Amino acid sequence: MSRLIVVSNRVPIPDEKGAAPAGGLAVALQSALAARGGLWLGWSGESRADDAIGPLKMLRDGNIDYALTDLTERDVEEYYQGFANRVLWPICHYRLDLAEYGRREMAGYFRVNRFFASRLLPLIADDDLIWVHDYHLIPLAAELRRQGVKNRIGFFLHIPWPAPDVFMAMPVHEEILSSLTAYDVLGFQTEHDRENFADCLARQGTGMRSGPGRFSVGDRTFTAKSYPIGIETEEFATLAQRAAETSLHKRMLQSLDGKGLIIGVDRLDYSKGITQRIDAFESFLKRNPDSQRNVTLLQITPKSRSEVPEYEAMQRAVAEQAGRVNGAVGTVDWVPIRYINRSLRRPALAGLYRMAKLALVTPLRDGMNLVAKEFVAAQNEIDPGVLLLSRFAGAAQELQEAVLVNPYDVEGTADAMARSLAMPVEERRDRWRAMMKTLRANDVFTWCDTFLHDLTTDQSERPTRWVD
Ligand code: GDG
Repeated sequence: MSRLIVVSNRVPIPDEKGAAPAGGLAVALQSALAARGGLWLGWSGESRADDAIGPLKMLRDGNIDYALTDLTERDVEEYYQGFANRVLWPICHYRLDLAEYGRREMAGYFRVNRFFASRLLPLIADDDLIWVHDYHLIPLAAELRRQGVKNRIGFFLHIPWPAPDVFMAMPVHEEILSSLTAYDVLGFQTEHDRENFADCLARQGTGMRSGPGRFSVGDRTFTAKSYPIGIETEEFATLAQRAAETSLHKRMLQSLDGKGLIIGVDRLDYSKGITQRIDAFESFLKRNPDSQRNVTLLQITPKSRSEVPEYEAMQRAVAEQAGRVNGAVGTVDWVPIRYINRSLRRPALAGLYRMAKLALVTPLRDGMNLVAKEFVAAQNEIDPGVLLLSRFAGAAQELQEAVLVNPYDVEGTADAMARSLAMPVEERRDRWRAMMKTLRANDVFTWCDTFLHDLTTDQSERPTRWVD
């Protein structure tokens, strides 16, 4: 079996005790790497002065080598905070209004991808499989090809691929699109994303479709398919069951004092629709006075990307909004929203999902959304909670039995909350069983195996017709 090389912006390195950070993606990739023997390369998270970038830091854990590179302060500003998080992220989440395109950042993005390629190059053996992850590293394969790399290289995009009109508003969209053609397999979260990508190729007028999921551009032929990412379904279900025994779980139950728990868990990000959700929750409380004092929304929102101004502003806005709703609707002995602005441990999170009667997963746009899947896996089959899910999350394509909402429709979402909380147990069980079946059939290990199977198999065939 060929060795697997995974490349991503950040690497989940094991700590001193050898424990890797928990989380489905890290676990799945680590198990694929361990099975074959493998290498994971990425940014160390450290930034240094231009002349202080040392050699790669190499770590080994069992069968896996980790290669970490520092970046310069300028690299981090232009590539990571700049083009990746202030152009690609907003564009792919349909927020043209937030995209701040600049030539310096764009040049930095391509320069850092060239730098990643130069760091990886000496480590590549002839039959290695290379799997690149996410929007930070789109041009990596093109850079490697330029250096003569002939290996099979795959790419998985964790975030949405936008509609052509949105994508083409980005000044360098031609370069971004054509650099993707250097891969052998392109993976998207949903069919919708893959179709948007195919439409972009067609609009650019350079692509040929050569069969289901096969495309040709110039002299390159590649596969572009959807591979919806999953979670470690069984493991997460077990984690949630066990959490019921912990002291945190018992304390939480006690503090709820019989009130129904509603839960929201999101990285603090404008794509997650947190402010619209709080508006919908306030509207629900006002339209259903009987529910007041009977429910509590626990919103867990770890900080992210605080160095990007939009994120810093949002941090203040959400805290103020939660405070305003609590002030307006709360009483001396009832706080409607418990807002936590930091990360909890994974077992604690699993237990809270299981305790909740309702999860609000209402992103305005999301590649997949793993919280939706984790919530379902964590439920108790006798008395499962309800998943209220945005139509604009990739997860909605698979989890059709969730209560699907349009998060821009605040009153519609408020009504859906009321319906969900009143849902009879038989209906909750039916919906949960159907969703759980989907999550078992496509867990993160299947996702990983399916992608790697396609990357390993040469699917070349002659193109037969133009994309139109
Ligand atoms: C990107 C795409 C796609 C959250 N709070 C805590 C915590 N979390 C964990 C969740 C979940 C993960 O973080 C978040 O994953 P999501 O999928 O919801 O969202 P993104 O971070 O935006 O991920 C997304 C994903 O990539 C994978 O392809 O689904 O669409 O945007 O696992 O549980 N974990 C802990 N404490 C917290 O407070 N331990």
